[in-house]
Amino acid sequence: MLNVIICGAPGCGKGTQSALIVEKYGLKHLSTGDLLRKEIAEKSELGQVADSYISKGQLVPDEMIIDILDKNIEAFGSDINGIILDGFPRTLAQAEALEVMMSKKGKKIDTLLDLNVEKAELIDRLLKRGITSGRSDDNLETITKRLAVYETQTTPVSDFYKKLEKYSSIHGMGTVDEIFGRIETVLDSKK
Ligand code: B4P
Repeated sequence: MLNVIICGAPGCGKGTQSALIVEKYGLKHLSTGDLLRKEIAEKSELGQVADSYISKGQLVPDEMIIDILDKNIEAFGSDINGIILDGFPRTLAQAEALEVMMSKKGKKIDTLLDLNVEKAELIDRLLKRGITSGRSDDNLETITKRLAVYETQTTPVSDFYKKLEKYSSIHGMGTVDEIFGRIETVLDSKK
């Protein structure tokens, strides 16, 4: 079993690379951003609360997202090749909760892939996506806020996995295929 976290600043290519990882390694994909956007589209109670945070570029509260993640991991069952967590954990509290959750399930995280991309490129990618995405958070004001939130709240997650010796830095500039090649090198060494 291969359990992987993919993280990095907004626009780093998490969703893009997750799709390629799922295709090659047969992992189950869990994107907390996708789960929240589905709830928003369905106008559920949870979706309405999530939207009030996402449209301001803020993270949704930890308790809410930890609970959703736990239920979704449970629903995969045990007969799987592994899981790729895309966009989770985003805070130190989420990382600590994940470690407890995984150990209760008799599972472990193998590595965190941290996609590193220059700030100007991140902004450029997200503004381009904003032209067609219809996402309430793909505009310059919200992108700036999301980048600041990433610096303060999500950077400690990398330090947490560095201490556990489960941290893999990935150079996230270049073509999608070039970046995937770097990820393959890391994941093939974990199999
Ligand atoms: P996410 O859905 O995780 O949004 P994201 O950071 O924008 O990443 P995404 O995966 O969509 O985009 P990608 O970098 O692949 O989260 C959205 C919001 O939900 C958060 O701000 C937060 O409010 C909330 N949320 C989610 N998880 C949470 C959690 N755990 N706790 C609390 N709140 C949470 O791609 C970006 C663009 O770049 C795409 O258009 C893509 O085509 C392009 N791109 C990718 N690779 C490229 C490359 N190599 N070259 C050029 N373009 C590239």
